[in-house]
Amino acid sequence: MDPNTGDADADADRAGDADRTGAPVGRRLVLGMVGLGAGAMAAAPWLQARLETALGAVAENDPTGVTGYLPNGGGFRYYSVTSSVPHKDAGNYRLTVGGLVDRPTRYRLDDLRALPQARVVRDVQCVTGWRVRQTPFEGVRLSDLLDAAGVRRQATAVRFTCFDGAYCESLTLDQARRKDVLVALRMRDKPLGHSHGGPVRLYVAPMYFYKSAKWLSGITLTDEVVPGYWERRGYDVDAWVGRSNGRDDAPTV
Ligand SMILES: Nc1nc2c(c(=O)[nH]1)N[C@H]1C(S)=C(S)[C@@H](COP(=O)(O)O)O[C@H]1N2
Ligand SMILES: [Mo]
Repeated sequence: MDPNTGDADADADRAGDADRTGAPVGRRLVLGMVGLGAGAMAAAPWLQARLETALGAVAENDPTGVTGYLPNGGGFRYYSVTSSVPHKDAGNYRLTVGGLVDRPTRYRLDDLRALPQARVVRDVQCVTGWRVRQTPFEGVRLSDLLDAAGVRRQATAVRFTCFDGAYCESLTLDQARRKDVLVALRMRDKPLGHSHGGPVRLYVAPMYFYKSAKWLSGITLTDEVVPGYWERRGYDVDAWVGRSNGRDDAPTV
């Protein structure tokens, strides 16, 4: 299946949501992002139409486009599979590392900031085609957190969960130990903002951006790969840029 043409599950999700609410998630979010509430949206169909005309090309052929209509600054697109996501900061953010480990651990934002920080500068590449070149990410190497937790012998994979309550991702343990996989706190030399998955997101530099789970809240060592949100809907679990999802071009990084 070509992930760019969409798939039945994603379409069904969209249709289901539209049935319940009378408006697809994307439309509600477009208006939410420009600061209009649900009430104002009904009163401003002309604005909705103009926004959708301006942004519609992006949504076309985009199975992750449930909410992928929105520019997110600097060439990024805003993605969320949920219509709202709680805001977290140094006061209430927590990241748990658990599962098949000797020392389950819970980090606050300041704990993560106090650990050695690594910097990775590569092209961000969404599987749907958009790219942001040479984007600096900084944060804690995932491998450091795994070592601190003491990965047990039976563990072969890592599962990532998010405080949006819906998205999840996965890596094999070997992939997770790569030096270019970060628990990212900063992007483009600034703290990671909410719309980009802040305060903490996963950043898997060598893979398509759907691997880079936003609003990261849980890291669980498992004895098998549990396919992530979009992987259950047709994307490749091994998401190497240029060598997955029907692409065989040379890696862009
Ligand atoms: N929690 C969560 N993480 C996510 C997604 C999502 O919908 N929810 N979308 C993924 C996809 S498909 C992409 S392209 C990037 C988009 O990141 P951005 O919103 O910072 O541009 O986030 C990835 N991580
Ligand atoms: Mo994406």
